[in-house]
Amino acid sequence: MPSVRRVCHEFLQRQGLTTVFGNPGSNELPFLADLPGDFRYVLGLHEGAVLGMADGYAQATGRPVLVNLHAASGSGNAMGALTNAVASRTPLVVMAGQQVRTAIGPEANLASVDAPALMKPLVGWAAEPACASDVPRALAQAVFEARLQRRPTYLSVPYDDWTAEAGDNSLDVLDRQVERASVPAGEQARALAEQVVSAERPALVLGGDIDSAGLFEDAVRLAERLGSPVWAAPSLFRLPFPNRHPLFRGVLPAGIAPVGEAFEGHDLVLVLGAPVFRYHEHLPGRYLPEGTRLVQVTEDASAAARAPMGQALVADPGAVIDLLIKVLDSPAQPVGAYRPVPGPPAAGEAAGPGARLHPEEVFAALRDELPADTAYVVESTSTNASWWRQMDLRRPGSYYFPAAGGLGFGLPGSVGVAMGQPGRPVVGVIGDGSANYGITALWTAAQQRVPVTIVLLRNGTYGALRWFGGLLGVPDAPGLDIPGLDFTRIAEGYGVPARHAGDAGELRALLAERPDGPRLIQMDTALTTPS
Ligand code: TZD
Ligand code: CA
Repeated sequence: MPSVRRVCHEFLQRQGLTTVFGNPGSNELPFLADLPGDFRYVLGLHEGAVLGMADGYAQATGRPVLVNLHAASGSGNAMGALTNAVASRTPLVVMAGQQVRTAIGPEANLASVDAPALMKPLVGWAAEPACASDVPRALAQAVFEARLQRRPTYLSVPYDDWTAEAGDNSLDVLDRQVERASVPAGEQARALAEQVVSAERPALVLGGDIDSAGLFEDAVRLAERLGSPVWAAPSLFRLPFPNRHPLFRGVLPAGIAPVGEAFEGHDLVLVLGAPVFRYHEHLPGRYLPEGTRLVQVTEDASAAARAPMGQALVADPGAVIDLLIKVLDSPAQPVGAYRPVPGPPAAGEAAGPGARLHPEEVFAALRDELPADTAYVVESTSTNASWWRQMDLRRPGSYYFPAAGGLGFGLPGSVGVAMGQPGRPVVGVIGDGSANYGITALWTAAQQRVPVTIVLLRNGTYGALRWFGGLLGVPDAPGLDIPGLDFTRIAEGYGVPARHAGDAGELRALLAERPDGPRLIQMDTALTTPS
């Protein structure tokens, strides 16, 4: 009779969850005993970084990933990072160790009191199995729920369960497959097609799910058939469309009034793969102009149900794109050339050594010096407008951003994306504030020799918060400056080679090098505003 541990290891192997991101404690050690040779345990030194790396890895591979955390304390440390994984719809399977069963009630040290409740508001499903022999089935459910809901799940396992006998019935779980198909048919398909075909001035809004689902190029085909303008949904975390395509109008501003204004003159707004909408700044107004209808297509039933306006169809956006392309049988309209990149960006504020670079100079250097298929993980908040002005991103999977705005995804996320897509150049574009929330991922990158470049923009302040201070009428908030940080020394301490680039020429020369391990390039940048 196999042990619970043996059955679970084999289930994870069969489902392809053999790369495990974790930070273990005593409760977790029994799960890690006798780990088969094809497992890879990627150690992170803080759970926020562990989760961020796993998030990047899962997004880059498109597959569920196992995260191994220590009891309540480790789970708590990961919770901020989990908010991003929820918003990006990343299928993470978070497993935490629990005290032995008899020690949970009396609250022995390291007992996690009501472990599922700890994570419940964030995860799509959380459980602690009622008995040891239910652990393999519960682990399978954690994996399948994560995949079906595209939301992290949480499983707490008492550590004396791992050596218990699993029981013959538990083996049935080993070859289960659970899949989803959500193709609209019949009246629903007909009505949707009719609405789109009869629209005189349709507009497309694409969400991050389009890129996560591998629909970047299908979205281009649909837009070119429709000949309609395309926006990316507000609070964007993945780029769903080439940003210099002639039909692209940019990322919608994250406020009610400006979104409503952007749709002025359109009779139909078709939203694919996004919530309606993830507003941020409180800019009240009408959701939609008079006479504008909105139709949302998403696989996320909760996002459909909670939207405050419009019609919604819970379906696979890919299936809907196929359906619409078939119905729109006229050939694609010529759309003209991609928008050219701007001329040379504004030079640094002052010349000479120690001058600050304008962020646009940094981004122009990335654009010119790095391969066209480079994937960027961006966590630099005051430089958003500069970023979109300079970049030219035409490939799927080119852009990742913390989906819930929780800092600490960028640096670990870039390590995870690079591990998930070996062979593709990966660059983290990270602010001097943001870097600190996930800084320990540098150590993992060094130990695993992950070929990732961290471009560190040091403006000495929480730039975006300075801008927000103006917006909210708070010009004098304390705690916004962060002087005295030298990330070249911090990186070297974690084992990552680092250089300071004093000007754009030095930066370009460094970017032209192609090291096979991690590196950090720091530069001093001028303060800009996000929009
Ligand atoms: N803590 C966490 C976990 N997430 C946050 N979003 C914040 C705090 C608040 N915050 C922002 O929303 S932006 C920002 C903070 C602290 C400043 C980030 O500084 P940076 O980038 O140096 O990375 P900029 O370009 O200087 O804004
Ligand atoms: Ca900063």
